[in-house]
Amino acid sequence: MLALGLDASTQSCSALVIDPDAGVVVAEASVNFGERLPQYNAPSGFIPNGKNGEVHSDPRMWLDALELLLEDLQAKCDLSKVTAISGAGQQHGSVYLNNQWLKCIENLNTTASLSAQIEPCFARATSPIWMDTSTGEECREIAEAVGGDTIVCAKSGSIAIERFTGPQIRRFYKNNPEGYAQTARIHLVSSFLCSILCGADAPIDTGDGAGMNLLNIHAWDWDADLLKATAPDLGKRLPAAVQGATTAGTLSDYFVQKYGFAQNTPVTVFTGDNPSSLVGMGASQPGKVVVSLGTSDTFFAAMPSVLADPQGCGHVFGNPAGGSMSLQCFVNGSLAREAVKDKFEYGWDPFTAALEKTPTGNGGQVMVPFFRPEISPRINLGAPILKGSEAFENWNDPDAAIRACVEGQFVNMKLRTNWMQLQPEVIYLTGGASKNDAIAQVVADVFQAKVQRLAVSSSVALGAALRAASHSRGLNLHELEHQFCQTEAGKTIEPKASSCAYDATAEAIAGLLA
Ligand code: XUL
Repeated sequence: MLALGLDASTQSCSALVIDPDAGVVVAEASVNFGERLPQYNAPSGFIPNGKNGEVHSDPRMWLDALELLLEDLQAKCDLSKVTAISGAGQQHGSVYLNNQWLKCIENLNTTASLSAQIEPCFARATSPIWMDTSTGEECREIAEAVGGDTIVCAKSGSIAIERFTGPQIRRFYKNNPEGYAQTARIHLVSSFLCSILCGADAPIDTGDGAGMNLLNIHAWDWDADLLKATAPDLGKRLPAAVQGATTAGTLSDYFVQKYGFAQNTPVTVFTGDNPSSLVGMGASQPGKVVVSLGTSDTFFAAMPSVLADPQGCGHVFGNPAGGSMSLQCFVNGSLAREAVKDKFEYGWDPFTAALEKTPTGNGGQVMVPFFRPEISPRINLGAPILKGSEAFENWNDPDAAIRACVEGQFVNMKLRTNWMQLQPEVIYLTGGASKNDAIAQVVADVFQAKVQRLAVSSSVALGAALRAASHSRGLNLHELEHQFCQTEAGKTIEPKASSCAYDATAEAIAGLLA
């Protein structure tokens, strides 16, 4: 009895199969879009050189990748033993389908590929994804129509945000009213793939649904005012919104025949990649915080109550395990660390050595390390701001600049996430840079919390497999998390600095950003 978790992310589609009874991962597979599907000309998973901030992907590429993935997986494990399936998708991305869609997915046949069969169903050939920033005007229009950003935020858990699906839908409706008129159904990446697996229209879960500026986070259902402010007759174009512990359907015969799954395998509603990762990191109950260090850094946590960011920078999503979660994105993550490293032509070893050589608090020298427009807080600086000695301010003190960059990132992260009112005892660090002990030490010191890392790296797919096993097999989700989300033994990083070590840095950074 196995459980399958899928992760449809920006650059790849991955799968993880677990045996919940034995407590082990049985198989893993991943298909990188750029490498395996070069015909889509999307080396990083999206179509390059979009105009006016547009970033789109070809949804047929996701379907081809799903098939390659299942083929790879079939060679690694017996898919007929899978008795529970769920998945997750990159958040916010949307797929526009015409009135042929339902009939088409109900009648998939194995003589043709998924992409060939679904192709006639697209009312919009490409899908805007989370990297798209083209909808500034639509965000302003939506906010104005419902009475301002504060109201949008109180209702939907976020102010109107460029990458969120509602503003994206509005832009499509305005720029291509005929295309919108022909759209019978709008899916998120997650619910699109879930529908394909079920051969029926799948609902959208509250985790991914809250990334649309359309879901009311108090009712956990579509909000009539937001729907109206976004596009006409939008409600009937959206599937139902449901909680994470919901069965979306059973696996379509297409997958039974083609990949050897058992008939009637239940599929649990998919969610967004971040809500899925919350589960896969073992943090779906309040008390633990996850900091993911990637292209952007993200901070997220299960929340004890529904609370929105009064500054309007953070987000509230549904927690797939029930209740809500918070999420805050920092655009200047790995790219900022890399930019400072490259400025001095350092490698990662000298970068780490610089952190080890320099004192906590950096002798009062601080940096606002924003190389590109930041969203937490919203500010468009041409270059980082440096305050300290003349040498430091002129980028002539490499070691101090490196420490100031990392300290500046996490002190800013602490300042911007105070609205969540969390006092974490443990921070789970994940993502590429999480392996760096010197960076982890700064995180521990700034947040005055222990930092731990998990043994498993694919937390999104693992979260999906755990949700599937819990929901379809009736297993306790928290016990499954306990079993599968083990921290790296003996590698806890304890805070070393005193609790007021970063007070002056915090005051300086808040002042520079005021
Ligand atoms: C979250 C966000 C990204 C995407 C892609 O709001 O935009 O984290 O989910 O991973």
